[in-house]
Order: sequence, then C-alpha cells, then structure tokens
Amino acid sequence: MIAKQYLLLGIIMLALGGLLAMLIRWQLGYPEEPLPIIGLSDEYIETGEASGAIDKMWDDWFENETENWFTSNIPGGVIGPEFYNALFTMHATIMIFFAIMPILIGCFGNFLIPLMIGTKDMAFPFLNMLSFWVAFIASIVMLSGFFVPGGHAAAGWTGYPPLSASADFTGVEWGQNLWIIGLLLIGISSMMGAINYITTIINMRTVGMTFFRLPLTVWSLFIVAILLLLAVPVLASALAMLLFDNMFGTSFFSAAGGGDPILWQHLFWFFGHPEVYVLILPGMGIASDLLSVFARKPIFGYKAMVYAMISIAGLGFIVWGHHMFQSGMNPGIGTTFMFSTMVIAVPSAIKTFNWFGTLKGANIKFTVPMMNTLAFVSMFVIGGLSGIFMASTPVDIFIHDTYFIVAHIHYVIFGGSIFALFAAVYYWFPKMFGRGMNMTLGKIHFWMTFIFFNATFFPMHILGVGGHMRRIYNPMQYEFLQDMQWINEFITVSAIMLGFSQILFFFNFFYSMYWGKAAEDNPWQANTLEWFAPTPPPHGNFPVQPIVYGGPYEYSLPDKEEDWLSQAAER
Ligand SMILES: [Cu+2]
Repeated sequence: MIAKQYLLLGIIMLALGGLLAMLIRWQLGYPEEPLPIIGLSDEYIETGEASGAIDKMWDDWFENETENWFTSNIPGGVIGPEFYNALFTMHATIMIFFAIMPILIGCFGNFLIPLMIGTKDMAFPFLNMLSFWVAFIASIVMLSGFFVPGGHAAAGWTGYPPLSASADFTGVEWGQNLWIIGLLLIGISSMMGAINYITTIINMRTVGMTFFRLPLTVWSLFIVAILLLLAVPVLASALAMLLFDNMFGTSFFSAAGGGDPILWQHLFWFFGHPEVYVLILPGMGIASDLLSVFARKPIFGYKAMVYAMISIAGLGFIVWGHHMFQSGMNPGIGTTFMFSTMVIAVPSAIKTFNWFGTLKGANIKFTVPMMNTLAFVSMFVIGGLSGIFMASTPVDIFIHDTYFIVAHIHYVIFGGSIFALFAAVYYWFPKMFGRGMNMTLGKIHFWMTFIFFNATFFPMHILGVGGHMRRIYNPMQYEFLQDMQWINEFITVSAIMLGFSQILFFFNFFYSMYWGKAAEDNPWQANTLEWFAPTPPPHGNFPVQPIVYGGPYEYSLPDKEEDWLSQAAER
C-alpha cells in the first residue's frame, strides 16, 4: 500500500517536473516569445487587437493593472527572468527529490525488499507509514512555494549562497525558506526509510536467504540506504544553517558576517555526490536483475557486482570536490579529487562489462522492460564517459557551468535512472496491481522516448563545448551564442516531443491499473521470491513463509527442463 502511495506521488511529481522542463525549453528555444495556447497571439502583438478569449483576458488584466500569479510570472504568456530562475531550480529539485527518489527508493524499496527477502512486511511498519506522510507534506510545502509573493526558490537546486542566503540578490523571500523546509522534511523522510530498509534487510531475511543469495536489486537498495543514512544528515544540518541565515540573521554562509559561502559548497556536495549514486544504484540493481531474467542467463560475476556497488558507494564520499574545481581550491587538493573521481571508473566499468558478459551469447527476449534496461546500460555508458571528461580538472575549467554538464547529468539521470524506472514499472506492475500494462503502447513509448531523449540531450554536448552557459535566461543576449540558436530550437522541439511521448506512459499506467489484462503470478518466469507470492501480494505477502534453496539467477541450468528455477524451489 505504501509502495503504491509512493508510486502515485512520484508519478504525479514526475509529470510536474517534466512540465517545468517544457517551460524552460520554450524560453531557451524561443526566448521571450509568448507560450503557445496560454500566451498572447502574434496577431495581438502586431496589431494590438484582442480577438481570441486568451488575448482578451490578458488585455483585460493589463488594462486594469491586475496582479495575479499569471501577470507576475508570465505576463502576456512570456516567462519572466525571475520565474525562469525558479523553473530550473524547481525542475531539478522536484525530479531528484520528489520523483526519482520516491519511485525508485520509496516505492520499489517498500514493495520489493520484503517480497524479495521472503518476509511479510518491513521491520517498522509505522515508521514506514510516517516516512510516506512526511514525504507527502514535504511535497505540499515544496509546491506551495510557487504561490508565495517573491516567487519560488531561484538559487538553483544546489542552493549556493549568497543567492540562497539573502533576498537582496534574487528578490525571493518565502520561496527560499519553503524550499529549505521542504528539503529538510523529505530528508527526514528518507532517513526514516533508510533505517527501516537497513534493519529489514539485516534482520528479516527468510530461512536460507543468505546475503549472497540476495537479488542485486536488494543489494543496491541496501547500499543506497546506508548512503542516505550517512549523507542526508550533512545536508540537513547545512539546510538548517541556511534557514538560520535567512530567518534569524546568522551568517554561517555570509562573508559579510564572517561566514564562508564555500562552506555550503563543501557540505552540499559531501551530500550531493553520494546523492547521485542514490539515484543511480537502484537502477544498476534493477538493470542487473532484468538483464539476467531476459537473457535467461545467470548474471555475470554476481559477487563482483556487489563489491563494485560497495566500492562505488564508498568512493562516492571522497570525490565531492570535483564539483568545486572552479571555487579556487588548492591545486594539490584539486588533483586529489580528480584522481579519486577517476578511480570510480574502475567499479563502473566492472559493472558495465559484467552486463555485457551477461548478454554475451544469450537468447535475448526483447520485452518492453528489457528494452528500457538496455537503454539504461547504453545511455549510462555515454553519461559515464562524459563524466570522465569533467573529472579532469583542465577540461572541467573549460566546460564548467556549460551545457556539457547539463548533457552529462541528463544522460546519467534520465538515460540512467529514468530508463531504469520505466523498466521497473513495466516489469513489476503486474505483480503490484495484478494487471499487466499494454506492451504495444509500451514499445511505442520506449522508441519515442529513446529517440527524442537522444535528440534532446545529445546536442547539449555541442552547445556546451561551444561555450553555452547553463542557467541563462536568454541565449540571444550573447552574440557568440546566436549562431547556435538553431541547436536550441532543435532541442526544444525534441524536448516537447519527448514530453508528449510520456503521455503514452501515463495513459498506459492509469488505464492498465483498472482495465489491464489480468496477470499471472510469474509472467516473466523469474526466480526471485516476489514472483513466488500471490498476485497482487496479500497482506503479509506469503500465505506460507518461503524457504530459500538457491541463488536468484539460476536460469537455463543444463540438467533442468524449465529454463528457470525459483529460489523457493527445493533442489
Ligand atoms: Cu559528483
């Protein structure tokens, strides 16, 4: 139940975050032109004559000097600079903390951990429920910022002071505070979830479920929970200090009062870099499970996969300075951060090659979850490779704060986390709701997403190398960017198509929930215990506690007639 609540919250926020992205893209592709449908028509702009209902409405508001949400944020349908700052700030904040984390960790963690380890519920069901409702309140607080005077937070998702610490620079008053409080609350929710996940996985595994018989999805969620438990308190304390600076006149981060704005960058990125692994590790776990199922082969190098995830997580805590090469750090420390960052390529490559090893010689079943998983692996490789460019200080000095960074993060988070998220939803939907999603729609959705995703984000590398700064309101204000504006227009059109493609997914999701085809208990013929449970799993998950006799990836065993063997089947 809590898993479904998290899924619903995440899906709604995913749509909202996507909508904000569409607005950002409109402004970048067609700077300061009125938005389609809700903006003034060309005719009105040329002749000043209001004919349509929308024109009349704006005309009326302008004439009476009406002040409402629309006239202060998008006068005449044109996105204002202050609103634009809030848009990119909130797009990232919502996508990271309120869409991807609630779905991949909140939903699939709560749903899969008890099922996959063969137990009836999480260790602390009350804490579990509390963590969801705190996340829900956090979402309301976060969204309310759009409707307060001064607008929503506009200092970027990284909230660097001085922008985030004083209204003098942005004009944002309560928006910034609500952003801080919203993040604090979602952080508390994450910590409650993390404690619960760790305890459940350590204490409640069923008979025979040793650590090295855990599916890699459970391993990934276990490691993510530890990361969250170590990283989120650092963010929470930094947020509390920032709130004090804003509300009670302290100056932790204000140079004028003897504080240090760089301190925020250290605290934020000490959390922020592990956070990117929080977003990608569940995807890695899910991808490993799905690759094995649809290749009908054991995962290549199971233990190496576990150790690779552990070392990625461990290394994640000593690389945060790579976000700060431009902050004037000692070159010796910069070099240290550069090398520690590059070392992460080793466990990442182990994972990638093991995925290839799993696919080698396999009779691959190209189902919709598998297609999304393959997209996860290949797009993550592109994002990982551009990450190595950035890790190198001399290169980073050139591409810092350009669209190259935006391209990289979207290959990792959209190409990685979101493709894994789609794979997971298509794959576990039948178990969760007892009905399957429509796979024809799923295929169309996959191909459209895959094509428009690349058309949207690949050209951003080119913009970035051309010097296109990120977070700017109007590229046409810079002479050297004007030649590249056609790329911006191309990206905007692709992004809008990418956005429209998601309607297929949302429709399929909600339609299938009620009218999808009834699902069998184990439609993919997979070994892990969630498929051993009835569909949808009743309260208590299993009528009889399952006993585990083998590993999760025993596919195509030579001496067996079936090409799969449930973990709960006696050997
Ligand atoms: Cu980082």
